[in-house]
Amino acid sequence: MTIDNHFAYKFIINYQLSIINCQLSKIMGKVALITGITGQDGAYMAEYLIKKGYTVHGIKRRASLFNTDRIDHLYQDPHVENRNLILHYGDLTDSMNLTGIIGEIKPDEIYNLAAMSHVKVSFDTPEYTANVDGLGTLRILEAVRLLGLVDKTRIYQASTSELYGLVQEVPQKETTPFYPRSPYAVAKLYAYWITVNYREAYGMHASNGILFNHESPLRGETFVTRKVTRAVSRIVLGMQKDVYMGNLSSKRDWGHAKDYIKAMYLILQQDKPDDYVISTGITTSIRDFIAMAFEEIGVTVDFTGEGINEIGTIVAVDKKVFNKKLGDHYYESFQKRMGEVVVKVDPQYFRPTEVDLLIGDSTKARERLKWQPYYTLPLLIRDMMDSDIKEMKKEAYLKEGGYKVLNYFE
Ligand code: NAP
Ligand code: G4F
Repeated sequence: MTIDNHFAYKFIINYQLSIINCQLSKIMGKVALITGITGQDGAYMAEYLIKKGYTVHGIKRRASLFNTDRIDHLYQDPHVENRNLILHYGDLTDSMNLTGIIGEIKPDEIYNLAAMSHVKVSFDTPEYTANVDGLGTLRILEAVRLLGLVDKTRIYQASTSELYGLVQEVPQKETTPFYPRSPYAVAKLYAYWITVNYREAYGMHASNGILFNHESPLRGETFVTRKVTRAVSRIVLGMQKDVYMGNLSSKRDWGHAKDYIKAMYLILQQDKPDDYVISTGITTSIRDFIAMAFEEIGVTVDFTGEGINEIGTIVAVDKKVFNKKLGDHYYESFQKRMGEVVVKVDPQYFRPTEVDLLIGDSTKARERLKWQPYYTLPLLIRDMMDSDIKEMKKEAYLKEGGYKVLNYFE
């Protein structure tokens, strides 16, 4: 065989192999790794990718109690063959663990969603937050590089509108300068730039989604929206007297997590990696969110006073709406509460430095990714309220039946 023939032969074999590989991956489906699979976004993402035919691997932390509530409906017995959801114990602070998992499963896509994601808590645990949210991202990027997976594995980094902090421009878009205002945001700033750096230095398909606040019935109970929808549900069912809140005047651009995980997916399907703002473009104060949550069940709450003296008082109840949402069983006792204060302010929820206003401009994502949110704020609130009323009604039945029920305050 001449040298020319040898190279032509090799070329044809390689070409045929690449076609077989391509067809195989189409038949077998793609493999994704989700860090933070037990969290709000991780749970929705896992469900979405499984429906698309992916085999999904997730990293969960060891905990002393079960911590897989949000994905239990997707869970499969480890003894079943050809599972499409496989969980691995791990932690973003453990490089060896991450490198081992990535090397074993060689994912086509990594969604790095794990984080210590609570802004207020990051002031209490700044070092840990930097380790997980900042260095955790580096560990994943470096594992992909060292394992020689740069051409195979695409990486999504969960960046955040918190990067804009003390906003330098309204609305905020991809070119708006960052000004982080918490240890969480500063850690995420490192993660943002190390993702850009690995993309530029090593040609990785690594992208940032700069996501504005997104909520859902799966939202953690200590974030403001879920705290509100849980508390409002308990108050109208007669299980809680009032709720203490922090800064009522800050404004957020809220969307639904179900819409936002679709944007994450689209970002990784692009030929070229890039960074995108994902937002609805509508901003609402915490005060208005609370009023809208009460309004969803026909209750009007009026806010008066200022700062730590601000209060929210029940001023009207629409019987028809209330009964439709809750059943007439609860109306009689609730309407006796007319004129009562149900929202108060406790400065313990204030942050040392606050982000006052977030409002995003997601034109780039809408044009290039053809992404568009389905949920409006009223629809999001309805989804969350319906879910929490259902949940709290179970508790109310238990309480009426003489069983002890707990409330969790934080
Ligand atoms: P979340 O509900 O708080 O979920 C965070 C996930 O990270 C959980 O699965 C958690 O595990 C896991 N985790 C925490 N520390 C870890 C560690 N050391 N090692 C491994 N896993 C760890 O957050 P989310 O709302 O789904 O947000 C997903 C990502 O998007 C986060 O990175 C967040 O910072 C970012 N983000 C969120 C929003 C938003 O509005 N939701 C907006 C912008 C960016 P446990 O279940 O064991 O706690
Ligand atoms: O619900 P939050 O705690 O969310 P925050 O701080 O905006 O952060 C969330 O969104 C970010 C995206 O912008 C993510 F990166 C981050 O991981 C997280 O998901 O607070 C929202 C606002 C704040 O201004 C806060 O001061 O609500 C105000 N607030 C008022 N009362 C309260 C409360 N926040 C909480 N958590 N609890 C309160 O009682």
